[in-house]
Amino acid sequence: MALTSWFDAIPAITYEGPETDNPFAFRWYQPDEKILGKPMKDWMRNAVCYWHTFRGVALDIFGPGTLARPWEDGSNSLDMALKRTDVVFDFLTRLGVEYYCFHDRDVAPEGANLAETNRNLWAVAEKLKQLQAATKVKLLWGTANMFSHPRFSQGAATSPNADVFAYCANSVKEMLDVSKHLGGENYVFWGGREGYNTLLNTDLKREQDHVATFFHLAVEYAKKIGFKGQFLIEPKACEPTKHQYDFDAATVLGFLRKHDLIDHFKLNIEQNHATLAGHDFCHELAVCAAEGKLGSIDSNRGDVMNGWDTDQFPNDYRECAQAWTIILANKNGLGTGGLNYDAKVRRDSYDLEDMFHAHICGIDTWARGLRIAAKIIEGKKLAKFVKTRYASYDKGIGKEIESGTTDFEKLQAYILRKGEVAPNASARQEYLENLFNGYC
Ligand code: XUL
Ligand code: CO
Repeated sequence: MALTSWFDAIPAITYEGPETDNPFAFRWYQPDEKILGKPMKDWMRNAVCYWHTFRGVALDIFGPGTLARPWEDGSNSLDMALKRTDVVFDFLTRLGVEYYCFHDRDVAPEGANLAETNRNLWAVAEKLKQLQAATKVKLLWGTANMFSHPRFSQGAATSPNADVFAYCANSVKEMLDVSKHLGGENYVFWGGREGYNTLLNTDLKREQDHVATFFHLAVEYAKKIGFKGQFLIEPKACEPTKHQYDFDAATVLGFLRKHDLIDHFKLNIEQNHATLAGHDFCHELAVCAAEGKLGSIDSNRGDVMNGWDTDQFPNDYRECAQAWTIILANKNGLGTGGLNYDAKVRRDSYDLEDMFHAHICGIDTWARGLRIAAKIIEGKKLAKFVKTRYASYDKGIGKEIESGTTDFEKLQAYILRKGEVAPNASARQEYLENLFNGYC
Protein backbone atom coordinates (compact mmCIF):
# COMPACT_ATOMS: atom_id res chain seq x y z
CA MET A 1 0.00 0.00 0.00
CA ALA A 2 1.41 3.39 -0.96
CA LEU A 3 1.04 5.84 1.89
CA THR A 4 0.86 9.54 1.22
CA SER A 5 3.75 11.66 2.41
CA TRP A 6 2.30 14.76 4.00
CA PHE A 7 4.03 13.88 7.23
CA ASP A 8 7.44 12.97 5.82
CA ALA A 9 9.08 15.81 7.73
CA ILE A 10 8.04 14.10 10.96
CA PRO A 11 9.77 10.92 12.10
CA ALA A 12 7.83 7.94 13.41
CA ILE A 13 7.22 8.56 17.10
CA THR A 14 9.08 6.19 19.41
CA TYR A 15 10.00 6.03 23.10
CA GLU A 16 13.20 7.83 24.09
CA GLY A 17 12.68 8.21 27.85
CA PRO A 18 12.15 11.16 30.22
CA GLU A 19 15.53 12.77 29.45
CA THR A 20 15.02 13.22 25.73
CA ASP A 21 15.07 16.64 24.09
CA ASN A 22 13.27 15.35 21.03
CA PRO A 23 9.72 16.75 20.92
CA PHE A 24 8.76 14.00 18.46
CA ALA A 25 9.39 11.21 20.94
CA PHE A 26 7.56 9.70 23.89
CA ARG A 27 9.06 10.32 27.30
CA TRP A 28 6.78 7.99 29.23
CA TYR A 29 4.93 5.81 26.75
CA GLN A 30 6.79 2.68 25.82
CA PRO A 31 4.13 0.52 24.16
CA ASP A 32 5.57 -2.91 24.97
CA GLU A 33 6.91 -2.18 28.44
CA LYS A 34 5.00 -4.15 31.02
CA ILE A 35 3.35 -2.25 33.84
CA LEU A 36 1.55 -4.37 36.44
CA GLY A 37 2.08 -7.38 34.22
CA LYS A 38 0.62 -5.97 31.02
CA PRO A 39 2.11 -3.94 28.12
CA MET A 40 1.33 -0.22 28.37
CA LYS A 41 -0.35 -0.28 25.00
CA ASP A 42 -2.82 -2.92 26.19
CA TRP A 43 -3.82 -0.90 29.25
CA MET A 44 -4.13 2.33 27.26
CA ARG A 45 -5.55 1.31 23.85
CA ASN A 46 -4.93 4.80 22.45
CA ALA A 47 -7.30 6.07 19.78
CA VAL A 48 -7.30 9.11 17.50
CA CYS A 49 -10.68 10.68 16.81
CA TYR A 50 -11.47 11.37 13.19
CA TRP A 51 -13.69 14.37 13.78
CA HIS A 52 -11.38 16.77 15.58
CA THR A 53 -8.12 15.64 14.08
CA PHE A 54 -9.21 15.21 10.47
CA ARG A 55 -12.43 17.15 10.03
CA GLY A 56 -11.96 19.99 12.50
CA VAL A 57 -10.82 23.29 11.01
CA ALA A 58 -10.99 25.25 14.28
CA LEU A 59 -13.81 27.59 13.34
CA ASP A 60 -15.38 29.45 16.22
CA ILE A 61 -18.28 31.86 16.53
CA PHE A 62 -15.98 34.79 15.81
CA GLY A 63 -14.42 33.49 12.65
CA PRO A 64 -13.88 30.71 10.12
CA GLY A 65 -11.55 27.77 10.34
CA THR A 66 -7.83 28.41 10.47
CA LEU A 67 -6.44 24.92 9.98
CA ALA A 68 -5.78 24.61 6.25
CA ARG A 69 -4.83 20.99 5.72
CA PRO A 70 -2.84 20.65 2.50
CA TRP A 71 -4.48 17.40 1.41
CA GLU A 72 -7.99 18.91 1.46
CA ASP A 73 -9.39 20.06 -1.91
CA GLY A 74 -12.06 22.26 -0.30
CA SER A 75 -14.90 19.89 -1.18
CA ASN A 76 -16.94 17.53 0.95
CA SER A 77 -17.02 15.00 -1.89
CA LEU A 78 -16.86 11.24 -1.76
CA ASP A 79 -13.65 11.43 -3.75
CA MET A 80 -12.07 13.66 -1.08
CA ALA A 81 -13.41 11.37 1.66
CA LEU A 82 -11.69 8.39 0.06
CA LYS A 83 -8.39 10.25 -0.45
CA ARG A 84 -8.45 11.53 3.14
CA THR A 85 -8.45 7.99 4.55
CA ASP A 86 -4.87 7.47 3.32
CA VAL A 87 -3.71 10.55 5.20
CA VAL A 88 -5.54 9.42 8.34
CA PHE A 89 -3.89 6.01 8.35
CA ASP A 90 -0.50 7.53 7.59
CA PHE A 91 -0.92 9.71 10.69
CA LEU A 92 -2.11 6.81 12.85
CA THR A 93 0.81 4.59 11.94
CA ARG A 94 3.46 7.29 12.33
CA LEU A 95 2.06 8.14 15.74
CA GLY A 96 1.96 4.44 16.60
CA VAL A 97 -1.62 4.27 17.86
CA GLU A 98 -3.61 1.14 17.32
CA TYR A 99 -7.14 2.50 17.34
CA TYR A 100 -9.33 5.19 15.82
CA CYS A 101 -12.98 6.29 16.24
CA PHE A 102 -15.38 7.99 13.85
CA HIS A 103 -18.93 9.20 13.21
CA ASP A 104 -20.59 8.26 9.91
CA ARG A 105 -20.40 11.88 8.72
CA ASP A 106 -16.71 12.27 9.58
CA VAL A 107 -15.74 9.66 7.04
CA ALA A 108 -18.38 10.05 4.32
CA PRO A 109 -20.50 12.95 3.06
CA GLU A 110 -24.26 12.96 2.73
CA GLY A 111 -25.51 12.27 -0.80
CA ALA A 112 -28.38 13.77 -2.79
CA ASN A 113 -30.77 11.50 -0.89
CA LEU A 114 -30.61 9.03 1.97
CA ALA A 115 -29.95 6.00 -0.22
CA GLU A 116 -26.94 7.77 -1.73
CA THR A 117 -25.79 8.82 1.76
CA ASN A 118 -25.78 5.16 2.80
CA ARG A 119 -23.89 4.17 -0.37
CA ASN A 120 -21.24 6.83 0.33
CA LEU A 121 -20.72 5.47 3.82
CA TRP A 122 -20.22 1.95 2.54
CA ALA A 123 -17.82 3.08 -0.17
CA VAL A 124 -15.57 4.65 2.47
CA ALA A 125 -16.07 1.75 4.89
CA GLU A 126 -14.65 -0.66 2.29
CA LYS A 127 -11.59 1.55 1.93
CA LEU A 128 -11.21 1.75 5.73
CA LYS A 129 -11.38 -2.02 5.91
CA GLN A 130 -8.47 -2.32 3.47
CA LEU A 131 -6.43 0.24 5.38
CA GLN A 132 -7.13 -1.50 8.70
CA ALA A 133 -5.96 -4.81 7.22
CA ALA A 134 -2.80 -3.22 5.81
CA THR A 135 -1.82 -1.35 9.00
CA LYS A 136 -3.35 -3.47 11.82
CA VAL A 137 -5.05 -0.30 13.13
CA LYS A 138 -8.42 -1.20 14.67
CA LEU A 139 -11.73 0.53 15.20
CA LEU A 140 -12.25 1.30 18.90
CA TRP A 141 -15.76 2.54 18.27
CA GLY A 142 -18.13 3.85 15.68
CA THR A 143 -21.02 6.25 16.14
CA ALA A 144 -23.54 8.27 14.15
CA ASN A 145 -23.60 12.04 13.93
CA MET A 146 -27.22 12.90 14.69
CA PHE A 147 -26.62 16.47 15.78
CA SER A 148 -24.98 18.54 13.01
CA HIS A 149 -27.50 18.64 10.18
CA PRO A 150 -30.46 21.04 10.65
CA ARG A 151 -32.89 18.09 10.57
CA PHE A 152 -31.56 17.24 14.05
CA SER A 153 -31.93 20.77 15.40
CA GLN A 154 -34.74 19.66 17.75
CA GLY A 155 -33.18 16.34 18.68
CA ALA A 156 -32.61 12.91 17.18
CA ALA A 157 -34.59 10.16 18.93
CA THR A 158 -36.06 12.93 21.11
CA SER A 159 -37.20 15.06 18.18
CA PRO A 160 -40.92 15.87 18.24
CA ASN A 161 -40.88 14.83 14.56
CA ALA A 162 -41.26 11.05 14.21
CA ASP A 163 -39.64 11.15 10.77
CA VAL A 164 -36.43 12.27 12.45
CA PHE A 165 -36.66 9.24 14.76
CA ALA A 166 -36.97 7.01 11.68
CA TYR A 167 -34.07 8.80 9.99
CA CYS A 168 -31.94 8.11 13.08
CA ALA A 169 -32.91 4.45 12.97
CA ASN A 170 -31.37 4.37 9.49
CA SER A 171 -28.21 6.12 10.73
CA VAL A 172 -27.61 3.80 13.67
CA LYS A 173 -28.58 0.70 11.70
CA GLU A 174 -26.04 1.54 9.01
CA MET A 175 -23.33 2.44 11.51
CA LEU A 176 -23.91 -0.79 13.46
CA ASP A 177 -23.53 -2.71 10.21
CA VAL A 178 -20.39 -0.73 9.33
CA SER A 179 -18.95 -1.12 12.85
CA LYS A 180 -19.50 -4.86 12.66
CA HIS A 181 -17.89 -4.98 9.21
CA LEU A 182 -14.82 -3.14 10.54
CA GLY A 183 -14.55 -5.20 13.73
CA GLY A 184 -15.51 -2.24 15.95
CA GLU A 185 -14.98 -3.15 19.60
CA ASN A 186 -17.64 -0.76 20.94
CA TYR A 187 -20.44 1.46 19.69
CA VAL A 188 -21.01 4.90 21.23
CA PHE A 189 -24.20 6.88 21.74
CA TRP A 190 -23.57 10.50 22.60
CA GLY A 191 -26.95 12.24 22.71
CA GLY A 192 -25.88 15.28 20.74
CA ARG A 193 -29.12 17.24 20.87
CA GLU A 194 -31.03 14.85 23.12
CA GLY A 195 -32.16 17.40 25.67
CA TYR A 196 -34.15 20.60 25.73
CA ASN A 197 -33.72 24.35 25.59
CA THR A 198 -37.03 25.32 27.21
CA LEU A 199 -39.67 23.31 29.06
CA LEU A 200 -42.30 25.60 27.52
CA ASN A 201 -42.27 23.47 24.37
CA THR A 202 -41.03 20.15 25.74
CA ASP A 203 -42.74 16.93 26.86
CA LEU A 204 -39.79 15.68 28.90
CA LYS A 205 -41.27 12.29 29.78
CA ARG A 206 -42.26 11.52 26.21
CA GLU A 207 -38.84 12.49 24.87
CA GLN A 208 -37.03 10.30 27.40
CA ASP A 209 -39.35 7.38 26.64
CA HIS A 210 -38.55 7.81 22.95
CA VAL A 211 -34.81 7.55 23.60
CA ALA A 212 -35.39 4.40 25.65
CA THR A 213 -37.38 2.91 22.77
CA PHE A 214 -34.59 3.86 20.40
CA PHE A 215 -31.99 2.12 22.57
CA HIS A 216 -34.12 -1.03 22.79
CA LEU A 217 -34.40 -1.08 19.01
CA ALA A 218 -30.62 -0.66 18.69
CA VAL A 219 -30.00 -3.51 21.15
CA GLU A 220 -32.41 -5.72 19.20
CA TYR A 221 -30.76 -4.90 15.89
CA ALA A 222 -27.23 -5.51 17.21
CA LYS A 223 -28.37 -8.89 18.46
CA LYS A 224 -29.99 -9.67 15.12
CA ILE A 225 -26.82 -8.98 13.12
CA GLY A 226 -24.49 -10.52 15.72
CA PHE A 227 -22.64 -7.29 16.53
CA LYS A 228 -20.64 -8.15 19.64
CA GLY A 229 -19.20 -4.68 20.38
CA GLN A 230 -19.96 -3.09 23.74
CA PHE A 231 -22.67 -0.39 23.69
CA LEU A 232 -21.55 2.79 25.44
CA ILE A 233 -23.41 5.95 26.45
CA GLU A 234 -21.38 9.14 26.79
CA PRO A 235 -22.85 11.51 29.37
CA LYS A 236 -22.72 15.28 28.98
CA ALA A 237 -24.50 17.82 31.15
CA CYS A 238 -25.19 20.63 28.70
CA GLU A 239 -24.07 21.95 25.34
CA PRO A 240 -25.46 22.01 22.78
CA THR A 241 -28.79 21.95 24.62
CA LYS A 242 -29.31 23.78 27.88
CA HIS A 243 -30.08 20.49 29.62
CA GLN A 244 -28.88 17.20 28.13
CA TYR A 245 -30.82 14.12 29.25
CA ASP A 246 -27.58 12.11 29.72
CA PHE A 247 -26.44 14.67 32.32
CA ASP A 248 -23.82 12.59 34.14
CA ALA A 249 -22.92 8.99 34.95
CA ALA A 250 -25.40 8.64 37.81
CA THR A 251 -28.25 10.02 35.69
CA VAL A 252 -27.46 7.65 32.82
CA LEU A 253 -27.22 4.62 35.10
CA GLY A 254 -30.61 5.49 36.64
CA PHE A 255 -32.14 5.92 33.19
CA LEU A 256 -30.78 2.58 31.98
CA ARG A 257 -32.11 0.82 35.05
CA LYS A 258 -35.54 2.41 34.80
CA HIS A 259 -35.88 1.36 31.18
CA ASP A 260 -34.52 -2.16 31.60
CA LEU A 261 -31.45 -1.41 29.49
CA ILE A 262 -28.78 -1.69 32.18
CA ASP A 263 -27.38 -5.04 31.03
CA HIS A 264 -26.67 -3.78 27.53
CA PHE A 265 -24.66 -0.64 28.18
CA LYS A 266 -21.53 0.69 29.83
CA LEU A 267 -20.41 4.32 29.89
CA ASN A 268 -17.87 6.34 27.95
CA ILE A 269 -16.64 9.04 30.32
CA GLU A 270 -15.24 12.28 28.91
CA GLN A 271 -13.10 14.48 31.17
CA ASN A 272 -14.46 17.82 30.01
CA HIS A 273 -18.05 16.51 30.17
CA ALA A 274 -17.53 15.55 33.82
CA THR A 275 -16.52 19.09 34.71
CA LEU A 276 -19.50 20.52 32.79
CA ALA A 277 -21.67 18.48 35.17
CA GLY A 278 -19.86 20.04 38.13
CA HIS A 279 -17.96 16.84 38.87
CA ASP A 280 -14.35 15.77 38.87
CA PHE A 281 -13.39 13.39 36.10
CA CYS A 282 -12.41 10.84 38.76
CA HIS A 283 -15.84 11.14 40.41
CA GLU A 284 -17.48 10.08 37.15
CA LEU A 285 -15.06 7.18 36.77
CA ALA A 286 -15.69 6.07 40.35
CA VAL A 287 -19.49 6.16 39.89
CA CYS A 288 -19.16 3.89 36.86
CA ALA A 289 -16.54 1.62 38.40
CA ALA A 290 -18.70 1.05 41.48
CA GLU A 291 -21.24 -0.63 39.20
CA GLY A 292 -18.89 -2.37 36.77
CA LYS A 293 -19.98 0.10 34.10
CA LEU A 294 -16.75 1.87 33.20
CA GLY A 295 -16.51 1.18 29.48
CA SER A 296 -14.17 3.68 27.88
CA ILE A 297 -12.73 7.18 28.14
CA ASP A 298 -12.88 10.23 25.89
CA SER A 299 -9.81 12.08 27.00
CA ASN A 300 -9.43 15.83 26.91
CA ARG A 301 -9.50 18.69 29.36
CA GLY A 302 -11.45 21.87 29.90
CA ASP A 303 -10.11 25.16 31.14
CA VAL A 304 -10.80 26.07 34.76
CA MET A 305 -11.55 29.64 33.70
CA ASN A 306 -14.04 28.65 30.97
CA GLY A 307 -17.38 26.99 31.46
CA TRP A 308 -17.64 25.17 28.16
CA ASP A 309 -16.33 22.15 26.32
CA THR A 310 -12.90 23.39 25.21
CA ASP A 311 -11.76 19.86 24.31
CA GLN A 312 -8.07 20.52 24.88
CA PHE A 313 -5.55 17.72 24.87
CA PRO A 314 -4.96 16.28 28.35
CA ASN A 315 -1.78 17.38 30.14
CA ASP A 316 -2.49 16.71 33.81
CA TYR A 317 -0.66 13.45 34.56
CA ARG A 318 -1.57 13.65 38.24
CA GLU A 319 -5.27 13.53 37.41
CA CYS A 320 -4.58 10.63 35.07
CA ALA A 321 -2.65 8.83 37.82
CA GLN A 322 -5.66 9.05 40.11
CA ALA A 323 -7.88 7.96 37.24
CA TRP A 324 -5.71 4.89 36.70
CA THR A 325 -6.04 3.89 40.36
CA ILE A 326 -9.79 3.67 39.71
CA ILE A 327 -9.48 2.01 36.30
CA LEU A 328 -6.94 -0.55 37.53
CA ALA A 329 -9.18 -1.62 40.39
CA ASN A 330 -10.78 -3.66 37.61
CA LYS A 331 -8.09 -6.23 36.77
CA ASN A 332 -9.11 -6.06 33.12
CA GLY A 333 -8.71 -2.24 33.09
CA LEU A 334 -10.92 -0.64 30.47
CA GLY A 335 -11.78 -4.02 28.90
CA THR A 336 -12.83 -3.41 25.30
CA GLY A 337 -12.62 0.36 25.86
CA GLY A 338 -9.64 2.64 25.49
CA LEU A 339 -8.38 6.21 25.59
CA ASN A 340 -9.89 8.18 22.74
CA TYR A 341 -8.29 11.61 22.47
CA ASP A 342 -11.52 13.53 21.84
CA ALA A 343 -9.57 16.76 21.73
CA LYS A 344 -8.65 19.45 19.25
CA VAL A 345 -5.59 21.59 18.71
CA ARG A 346 -6.10 25.30 19.37
CA ARG A 347 -7.23 27.62 16.60
CA ASP A 348 -3.75 29.10 16.29
CA SER A 349 -1.88 25.77 16.29
CA TYR A 350 -1.84 25.72 12.51
CA ASP A 351 0.91 23.31 11.63
CA LEU A 352 0.79 19.63 10.83
CA GLU A 353 3.40 19.07 13.49
CA ASP A 354 0.95 20.44 16.07
CA MET A 355 -1.24 17.38 15.44
CA PHE A 356 1.70 15.27 16.60
CA HIS A 357 2.65 17.43 19.59
CA ALA A 358 -0.95 17.29 20.78
CA HIS A 359 -1.23 13.51 20.64
CA ILE A 360 2.26 12.90 22.00
CA CYS A 361 1.40 15.07 25.00
CA GLY A 362 -1.94 13.31 25.54
CA ILE A 363 -0.50 9.81 25.29
CA ASP A 364 2.51 10.67 27.48
CA THR A 365 0.22 12.25 30.08
CA TRP A 366 -1.70 8.99 30.45
CA ALA A 367 1.47 6.90 30.28
CA ARG A 368 3.12 8.91 33.05
CA GLY A 369 -0.06 8.62 35.09
CA LEU A 370 -0.06 4.85 34.55
CA ARG A 371 3.51 4.55 35.86
CA ILE A 372 2.59 6.58 38.95
CA ALA A 373 -0.58 4.58 39.58
CA ALA A 374 1.37 1.33 39.36
CA LYS A 375 3.70 2.59 42.10
CA ILE A 376 0.72 3.62 44.23
CA ILE A 377 -0.89 0.22 43.78
CA GLU A 378 2.33 -1.69 44.41
CA GLY A 379 3.05 0.47 47.48
CA LYS A 380 -0.35 -0.65 48.90
CA LYS A 381 -0.38 2.25 51.40
CA LEU A 382 -3.42 4.07 50.00
CA ALA A 383 -5.48 0.91 49.58
CA LYS A 384 -4.53 -0.19 53.09
CA PHE A 385 -5.56 3.17 54.51
CA VAL A 386 -8.97 3.00 52.86
CA LYS A 387 -9.50 -0.59 53.97
CA THR A 388 -8.61 0.26 57.55
CA ARG A 389 -10.94 3.27 57.49
CA TYR A 390 -13.92 0.94 57.04
CA ALA A 391 -12.66 -1.79 59.40
CA SER A 392 -15.63 -1.32 61.74
CA TYR A 393 -17.73 -3.03 59.05
CA ASP A 394 -15.47 -6.10 58.94
CA LYS A 395 -16.63 -7.45 62.29
CA GLY A 396 -19.31 -7.15 64.93
CA ILE A 397 -22.24 -4.81 64.34
CA GLY A 398 -20.75 -3.46 61.10
CA LYS A 399 -20.56 -6.94 59.65
CA GLU A 400 -24.19 -7.53 60.58
CA ILE A 401 -25.17 -4.27 58.81
CA GLU A 402 -23.35 -5.23 55.63
CA SER A 403 -24.68 -8.77 55.61
CA GLY A 404 -28.26 -7.58 56.09
CA THR A 405 -28.80 -9.53 59.33
CA THR A 406 -29.87 -6.65 61.53
CA ASP A 407 -32.78 -4.22 61.89
CA PHE A 408 -33.49 -0.84 63.50
CA GLU A 409 -34.54 -2.36 66.82
CA LYS A 410 -31.36 -4.46 67.15
CA LEU A 411 -29.25 -1.47 66.13
CA GLN A 412 -30.98 0.70 68.69
CA ALA A 413 -30.43 -1.89 71.44
CA TYR A 414 -26.76 -2.12 70.46
CA ILE A 415 -26.09 1.60 70.54
CA LEU A 416 -28.11 2.14 73.72
CA ARG A 417 -25.98 -0.53 75.37
CA LYS A 418 -22.84 1.29 74.23
CA GLY A 419 -24.20 4.69 75.20
CA GLU A 420 -22.12 6.60 72.62
CA VAL A 421 -20.28 5.91 69.36
CA ALA A 422 -16.58 5.05 69.37
CA PRO A 423 -14.59 8.19 68.44
CA ASN A 424 -13.96 8.73 64.72
CA ALA A 425 -10.40 8.27 63.50
CA SER A 426 -8.96 11.19 61.51
CA ALA A 427 -9.72 11.00 57.77
CA ARG A 428 -6.14 12.26 57.20
CA GLN A 429 -6.79 14.05 53.89
CA GLU A 430 -3.59 16.13 54.05
CA TYR A 431 -1.45 13.12 54.94
CA LEU A 432 -2.92 11.26 51.95
CA GLU A 433 -2.43 14.18 49.57
CA ASN A 434 1.18 14.33 50.60
CA LEU A 435 1.50 10.57 50.21
CA PHE A 436 0.03 10.82 46.70
CA ASN A 437 2.47 13.62 45.81
CA GLY A 438 5.32 11.39 46.90
CA TYR A 439 4.55 9.02 44.02
CA CYS A 440 4.32 11.71 41.32
C1 XUL B 1 -19.21 15.93 22.05
C2 XUL B 1 -18.48 14.67 22.06
C3 XUL B 1 -18.67 13.79 20.88
C4 XUL B 1 -18.81 12.34 21.19
C5 XUL B 1 -19.12 11.47 20.00
O1 XUL B 1 -18.99 16.75 23.15
O2 XUL B 1 -17.73 14.38 22.96
O3 XUL B 1 -17.61 14.00 20.02
O4 XUL B 1 -17.64 11.84 21.77
O5 XUL B 1 -20.29 11.83 19.38
CO1 CO C 1 -16.62 12.68 23.38
